[in-house]
Amino acid sequence: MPQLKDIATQIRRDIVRMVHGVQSGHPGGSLGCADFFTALYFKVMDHKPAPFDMDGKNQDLFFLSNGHISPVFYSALARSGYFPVPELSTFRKLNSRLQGHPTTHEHLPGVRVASGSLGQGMSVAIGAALAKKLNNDKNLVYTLHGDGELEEGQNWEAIMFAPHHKVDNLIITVDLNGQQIDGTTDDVAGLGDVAAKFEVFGWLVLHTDGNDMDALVATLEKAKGLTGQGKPIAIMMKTVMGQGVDFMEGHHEWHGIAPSDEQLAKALAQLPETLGDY
Ligand SMILES: Cc1ncc(C[n+]2csc(CCOP(=O)(O)OP(=O)(O)O)c2C)c(N)n1
Ligand SMILES: [Mg+2]
Repeated sequence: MPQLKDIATQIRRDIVRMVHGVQSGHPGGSLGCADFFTALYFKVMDHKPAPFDMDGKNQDLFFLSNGHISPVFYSALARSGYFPVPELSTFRKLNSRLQGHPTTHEHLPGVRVASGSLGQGMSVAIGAALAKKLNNDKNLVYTLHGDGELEEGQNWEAIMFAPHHKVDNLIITVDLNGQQIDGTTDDVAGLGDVAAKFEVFGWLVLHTDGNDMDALVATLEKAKGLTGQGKPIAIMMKTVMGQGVDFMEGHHEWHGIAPSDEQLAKALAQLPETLGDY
C-alpha cells in the first residue's frame, strides 16, 4: 500500500491534468481537499468500492455537498477502486459519466447524490444517517462542505435539525479555505466564528489542519470515537485553496479556472507521479 502522502500527490496530478485537459473545472478547492479525500477513502472509511452498492447498507457513506470540486472526488473514487482509473480522461466530455458536477443519472460508482447546487448535502446526509438508525445499521455518514457553501441558507436548517434529532452517526467536515468563487468568504458574506455557531446549535466540534495528513487522520479517528453520544459531529478543516501548486495557493481566482499548457507544466513539476498517470 503506497503512503497516504504519495496517494494525495497523485490525486493532485490527476486534478490539474483533468481540468487542463478540457480547459474547464475547479482545481482550487479540489487541490485543497486532496489530503482529506485520501485520508477518508484510503484510511478512515469502512467502505466497499466494488461491486458498488447504491444503498451502502452496512458501510460508511460519503456525500460531497460542494459538488464543484468533482475532480478530487473522481480521482479519489477511481484510485480507490470504484471505477477504472483511465476513465478520468473523460472528465467533462460529452456523454461522460464524469460530469462537471456529480450526477446519479450517469451511474458512476461512488456517487450517491447529485451535487453542485450548493447547500443540499447536509440535508441528504442527515436523511441517510437517520435511515441507518432505522435499519439498525451501525455504520457512519460523512460529508464535505465548502465554507462559501455555508452561506447558503438550507445548511442552517440542517445544522438546527441534526442535534435536535440526535443524529450522532454523522460526521460533517467543512473546507475552511477562506475563499469562494468571487473573493474571500469574509468579503462575500462573512461567516464569523463558524465553529462557535455549530457549537451553539448543539454539535460536537473538532478542528484540524486539513493539509496535514497525520493530523487529519487523527482527527477523523477521534471523531469516529465520539459518535453514538447523542450529538452530530462537525470537523473544521483549515486548508489552503490550491494546496500543492505554489502559484495557485491561497488565490480565489483558482476556484474555477483551468491552467494553461505552461501552467500545467509548472504544476506537474511540483507533483511527482507516484501511482502512474491515467
Ligand atoms: C445554490 C448555489 N448558489 C450559488 C452557486 C454558485 N457557486 C458555485 S461554487 C460557489 C462558491 C462556493 O464557495 P466554497 O464552497 O467556499 O468553495 P471553494 O471556492 O472554496 O471551492 C458558488 C457561489 C451554486 N453552485 N449553487
Ligand atoms: Mg471555500
